[in-house]
Amino acid sequence: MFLPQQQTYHKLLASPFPCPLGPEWYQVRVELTVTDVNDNIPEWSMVPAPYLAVVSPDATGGSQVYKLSARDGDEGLNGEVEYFLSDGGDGRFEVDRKSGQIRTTGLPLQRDREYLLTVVAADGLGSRSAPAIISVVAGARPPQFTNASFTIAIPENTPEGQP
Ligand SMILES: [Ca+2]
Ligand SMILES: [Ca+2]
Repeated sequence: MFLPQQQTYHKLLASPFPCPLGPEWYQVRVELTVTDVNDNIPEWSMVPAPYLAVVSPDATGGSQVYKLSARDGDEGLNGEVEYFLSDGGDGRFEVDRKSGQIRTTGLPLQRDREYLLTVVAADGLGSRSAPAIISVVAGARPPQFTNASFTIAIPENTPEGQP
């Protein structure tokens, strides 16, 4: 079921200036409409869970390890998501605040060690997601089974031979 964004109406009574004709103040009624309230926190949208990644123990700094992704159902700043590393990784990993990309920092990785990174996402007003744990193994790890089927939609009026 679709629920429209909750609307909140604030009614304020203000007296912005004195009446020049006497001590009475004008009563001015101001009505503001707030079209969105920040009633959602970012929710992780990576699949599958648990969040497992591998990195070469010989990876240089800046190597991409994992891409975080979270959605926030609010509008504007209330729904803008940024990503943070809150714990773990011994300084070997960093999170791009805007893109959510986890990268290596260039400090040496210990072969076959599992690094557990605790990450959070926050919206533009600072409302935080639940923390997520990303497991990064510096070496080989058994394959993770995923749903390997996906669908590609092609408009039916696409001319033949076009990509
Ligand atoms: Ca929000
Ligand atoms: Ca909202």
